[in-house]
Amino acid sequence: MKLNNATPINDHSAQRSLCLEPPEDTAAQAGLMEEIRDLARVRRAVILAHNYQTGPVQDVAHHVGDSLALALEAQKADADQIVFAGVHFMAEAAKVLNPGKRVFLPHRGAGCSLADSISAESLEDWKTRYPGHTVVTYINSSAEVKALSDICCTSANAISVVRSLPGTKVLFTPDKNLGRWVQKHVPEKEVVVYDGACPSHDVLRGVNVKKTLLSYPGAVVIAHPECREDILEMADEICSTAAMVHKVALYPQTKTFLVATESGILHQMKKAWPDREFIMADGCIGCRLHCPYMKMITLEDVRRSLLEEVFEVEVDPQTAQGARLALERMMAVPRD
Ligand code: CIZ
Repeated sequence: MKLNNATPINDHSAQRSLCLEPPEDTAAQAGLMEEIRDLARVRRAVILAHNYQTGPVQDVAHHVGDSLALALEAQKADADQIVFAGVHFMAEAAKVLNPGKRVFLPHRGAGCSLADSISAESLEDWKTRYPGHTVVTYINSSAEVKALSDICCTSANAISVVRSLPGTKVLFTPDKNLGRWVQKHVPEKEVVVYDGACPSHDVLRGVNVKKTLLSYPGAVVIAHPECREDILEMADEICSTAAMVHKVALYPQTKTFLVATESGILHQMKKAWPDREFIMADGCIGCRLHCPYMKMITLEDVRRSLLEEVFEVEVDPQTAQGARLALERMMAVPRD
């Protein structure tokens, strides 16, 4: 993996907003958004924004969604360039699935602690300790790690992927919370989980959610499977970000939903369901569940990315081929 014009990923000094609210969508932003859309037209670029991005960045994008849906959307787009407002592994997966398009990540510091928790070397080492196991790797991982895996998964299809495997022994990497949840649903397999976690989800405790629920009696709890077990045990729905928006339809009588995932998803939920109330589950010391990396990219960064063609994501062809195979195997698995 290579990022042009790059300083190291996870450049903490570049953090802009750890626990701050994303900026409001103002009239000044409207001009900037128009400029961005014009630039995208001139560059023949498609702008993709992950569900965890700030509201204005989601609103300027041509497509908003989860990482896999966006990478697949890019395949259909009549565009030469992809500007991926997300974190590095997402832009990298988009490059792997769209080798003929130039892919740009608008902020070079937008990494992912979970993806960084496992390297190609540590996976190689882990595999030697578990011969005969099938390696299932969550999409939140580098292309190098994907290339060393038998198959990938997302939070939307992890259970189906593990269930579909012919063998019974599985190494699940890198998210231990997601892996534990999968094991619970697929008891016929023996799932060994790697010791990684997303800090933005793992920070949340059941006691915080219970406390918040006291103020919202009757609220439906929707949690992401990257959350700890105590959260998942009290959740009414456990699903990926894309599914969260749709799950609301199952509760026509419910006004309030308590959401346990990164705060960016609230933007899409509120847009889809303006008559409902969405409350973030509290994290540590009163912080909302913000991923600092997801909140790095601003509208100015998107404009700069288009104007200056920065920061281009490159994946060496051999790694890309291995990663693509693991992703394609995942895409061939029918959903349960
Ligand atoms: O797959 C994704 O985009 C992630 C990281 C989470 C989700 O549930 O959408």
